[in-house]
Amino acid sequence: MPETKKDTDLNADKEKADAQSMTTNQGVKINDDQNSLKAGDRGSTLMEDFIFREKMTHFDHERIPERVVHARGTGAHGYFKVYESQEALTKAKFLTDTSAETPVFIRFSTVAGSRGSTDLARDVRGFAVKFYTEEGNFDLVGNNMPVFFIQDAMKFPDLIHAVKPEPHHEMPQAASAHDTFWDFISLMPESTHMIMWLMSDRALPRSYRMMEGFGVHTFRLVNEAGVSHFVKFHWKPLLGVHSIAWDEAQKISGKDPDFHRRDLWEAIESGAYPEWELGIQVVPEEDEHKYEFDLLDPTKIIPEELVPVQRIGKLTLNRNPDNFFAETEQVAFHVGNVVPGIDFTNDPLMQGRLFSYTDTQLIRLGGPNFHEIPINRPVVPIHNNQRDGFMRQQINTNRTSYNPNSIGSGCPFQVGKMQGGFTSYAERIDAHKIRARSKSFFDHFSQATLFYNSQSEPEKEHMVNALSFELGKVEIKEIRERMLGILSLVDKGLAGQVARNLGLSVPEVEKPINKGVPADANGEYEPVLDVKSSVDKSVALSMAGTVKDSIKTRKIAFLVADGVNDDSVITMQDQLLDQGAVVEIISARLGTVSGENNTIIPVNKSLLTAASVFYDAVYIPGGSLSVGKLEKDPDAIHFLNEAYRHCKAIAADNDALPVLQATYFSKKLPKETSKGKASDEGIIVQTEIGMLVKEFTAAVAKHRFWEREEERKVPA
Ligand code: HDE
Repeated sequence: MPETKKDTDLNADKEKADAQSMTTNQGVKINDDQNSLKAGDRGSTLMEDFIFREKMTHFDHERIPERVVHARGTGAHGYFKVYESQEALTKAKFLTDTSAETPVFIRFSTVAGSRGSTDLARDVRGFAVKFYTEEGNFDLVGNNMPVFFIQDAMKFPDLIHAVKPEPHHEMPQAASAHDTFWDFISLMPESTHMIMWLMSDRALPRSYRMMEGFGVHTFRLVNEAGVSHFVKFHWKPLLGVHSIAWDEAQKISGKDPDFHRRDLWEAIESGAYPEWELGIQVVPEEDEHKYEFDLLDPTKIIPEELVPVQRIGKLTLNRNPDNFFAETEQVAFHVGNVVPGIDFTNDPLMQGRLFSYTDTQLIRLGGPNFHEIPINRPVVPIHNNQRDGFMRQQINTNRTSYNPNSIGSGCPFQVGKMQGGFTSYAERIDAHKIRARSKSFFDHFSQATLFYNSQSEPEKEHMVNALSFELGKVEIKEIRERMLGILSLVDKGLAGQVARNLGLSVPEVEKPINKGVPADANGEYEPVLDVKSSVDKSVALSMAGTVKDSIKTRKIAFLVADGVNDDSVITMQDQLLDQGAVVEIISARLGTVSGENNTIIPVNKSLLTAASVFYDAVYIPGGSLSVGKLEKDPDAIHFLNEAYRHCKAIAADNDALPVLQATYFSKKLPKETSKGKASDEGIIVQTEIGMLVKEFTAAVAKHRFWEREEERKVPA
């Protein structure tokens, strides 16, 4: 892969120990890295041992504070290319120059958990992209959900205090299912729309590679003539948007808490580079007040039916970091990192973020020079009069560090806007200074209802289950009841189903309790309940209609034992690999199995380390000896039961049917084995391998057979 300008820039700082001698940090060669210097062979360690002291001191200081939110994450390098010049909208060169391949670094994250927590928490995912453009760094610090919990940055510390582990016993880790979170939410009706997203399958992505990303706030694009348009940024994954089941997420959390991190790493290592298209929704200035929602309100989307998403470019991730700490941990994103042609709006959440991101890096990365850390520095030179501070790397050689100056010939000089100097969009402002919330922000329910109504039946059921789980973990009954009141304002059916699961009844409420108001509110902050979304259903909000025509990067398990039909294994494997899937051969033990025709087949994982929750689908090849062993192996049967429970595609050669007959879902199998078709769409049994491959591939591409859940009470 060609080296980007950022790769070249990073190369200068890379250390490689190959064929090198070991030295101290002062460059002195080390003779003994095993023993400290002692007064005699049984004596105490000597203070003069500079080699020991240096090693231990560095070790003692090697931790830095984790991010206060989004602590758990993983990163990757890549590049972005715009399809067609967007000069009508923006002067940002990386969006107008179609020949430019702009290097990027991306970091995906969960929000609530600590650095070592599970990837599979029910949570929002961070989707932060740093573009190293020729005009400086642009950071698009987004999430995988297009709205947020709160409307004003003032409430962010409260929100995060509520969701983080409770302060007295620091429990639970990486989970919102506890009293303080729902206490806060139940008093803040503005969070209702976001709660719908958080309780949806979006909170359980199958992979970072299969999530959408959103800039959330309305931004501005500004063109050369100074004309501004409002814009919402989207990332659309080319593999589609896919999620997993909650039961599966909980199991993965135990079996492989690095599941998403590993998935991204392995995809990039194997050359299956993840791709997203950058989408924009553009609203002209004159349409600012055209909608029933305020463009500045971060709890609202612009339904794609009202303003379609135009796909303007593609992001490809093609290189894993060399060092997690140096790159992924030290990368510092900031919403305020914009380039000429991109500007902010007055969204009060965004405005607060403009302060918070630099501020947090000052403590996390230890001082004002964090922009000099290799992963953070731009690919263009930096010249200004900022000086000194902890860990300064740049050696400024000018005598002057002020402007204006004559001694330094006025350098570094300012740059006219026509030459690329940044100028802020000259928005007209004529207002009183007030601490308040705009009345145009008072509708908290219309889009929550729109979201719920846009979901497919299985997605709705998942939301009912998610809310029942989360509120079921809440100990204080009043909080649960308050939440039921809020849910009833979104959808009475939803509230009723959750209430039933909680053993409660839905309280009659005319309006939600709203405690997110100032001391002297005097009833001025009443939520508005009569706003109706101008769109009843928005297709883009459901995952049901997402990309389902490819099995690329899908992980498929083959369960085998000695005596397996090797022809089946090889044919199926070749066909699946051809279509970009990943195949792993799983058996009771590691090593190899030998096939009916004596082919030696290497085993990738044993049933001890593999689990069906790591795979998208399962295949059981025939071969009477192998089948005989598998049908009696409880681990293999459990594997299949679990795959069934999680609604995955399952295929078997016709003569492997006895294995499926030993499962809990045997009643779903074809009555007559020669008929070769199961009554459940996602279970394929065929005699003819060509047909089996075809039907299995189509089933894997569908991702999941959620309809199966109606009878999902499979003990697995
Ligand atoms: Fe963040 N957020 N945030 N946030 N955020 C941070 O910055 C903050 C918000 C997002 O991978 C912190 O460097 C405030 C919305 C991502 O390094 C901190 C508010 C969105 C990441 C911070 C928000 C995000 C962060 C913690 C409300 C989606 C991880 C560490 C006013 C559009 C970036 C850090 C990474 C990280 C503050 C709300 C996305 C404390 C005050 C809305 C993806 O500065």
